[in-house]
Amino acid sequence: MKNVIWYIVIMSFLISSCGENGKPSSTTKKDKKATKITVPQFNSDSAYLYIKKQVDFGPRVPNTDEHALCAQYLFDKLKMFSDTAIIQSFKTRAFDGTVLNGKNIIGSFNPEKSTRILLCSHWDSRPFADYDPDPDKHRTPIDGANDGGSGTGVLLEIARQLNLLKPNVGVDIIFFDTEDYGPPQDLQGQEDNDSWGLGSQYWARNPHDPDYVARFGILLDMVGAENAKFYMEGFSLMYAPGILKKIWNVGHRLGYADYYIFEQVGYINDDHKYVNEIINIPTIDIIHLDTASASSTFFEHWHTVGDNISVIDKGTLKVVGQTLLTVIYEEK
Ligand code: AHN
Ligand code: ZN
Repeated sequence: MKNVIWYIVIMSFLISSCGENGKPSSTTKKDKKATKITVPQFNSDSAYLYIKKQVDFGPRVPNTDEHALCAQYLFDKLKMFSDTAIIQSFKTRAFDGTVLNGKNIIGSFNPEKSTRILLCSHWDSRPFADYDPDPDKHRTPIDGANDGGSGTGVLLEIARQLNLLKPNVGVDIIFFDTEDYGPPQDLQGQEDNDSWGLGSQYWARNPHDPDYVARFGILLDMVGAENAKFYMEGFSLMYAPGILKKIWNVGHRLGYADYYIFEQVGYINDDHKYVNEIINIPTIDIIHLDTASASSTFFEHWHTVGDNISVIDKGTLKVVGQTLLTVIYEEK
């Protein structure tokens, strides 16, 4: 019995003095690369609420009260979470000559850092449900819960997290305005594609900081519908292939392989095109494209009155939000 007790005492001493690999820990070399990275947990309930808040104002169509009130809400939230927040007000001419009062809403984190990541979405909603199955609705403004609301809601939750735990790099969040005021389908053809993304075109020509540079940018567009598929969008693959693959790989590592598809689909004239071409920041678009859709390459309820809060799925918000947080906090 005594021998057994001594055996246990000696063995437990030996085991406790050994490192993970069985060698005594005193001889284990310090691994310089193994600095522990903490990635916060993205809260999809919070992101959902930020989408619902936007939608509850009513359609955020430029030059309306709903648009003005939502701008104030988004600015107040971003100001709460960021180190500095500004509204960049501008005027821009729509396809039909209407002068739109635009507001790009910008929040910066770690403003002293020279290595920066740009995160963006658009926050306005479309004045025309021109893809609605009911032709009587083709001039009805949409809620844009997914188209506009979702990316902005995800980025507000990211902003809340950035405030709780500082990342190593600087981050700028921009909610672009007047993205979705392109001509309705029955008038398209004579106008060029640059009638979309008016707010990002303005910002790219007049950045809030005249010397603004970022290592890369990520645009979110329609990131809230159930079973979203994020294909590799053409301009993203053309201008920022390395960033696109890095983000898709992070998504796969986190277990989201059903969402991030390693396959190129289309070229979308979205805000990232102007960020790439005018201010030369390599920027990708995480956008829900639907290869099976008959009417468009976009998600089912795109530019219909059906794009309301009922299409928002917290599971998809989590996929996109957690991928972004991982990319941000792993950046050195
Ligand atoms: C065009 O269809 C030319 N651009 C679509 C970009 C967009 C609209 N994203 C959301 N709504
Ligand atoms: Zn749209």
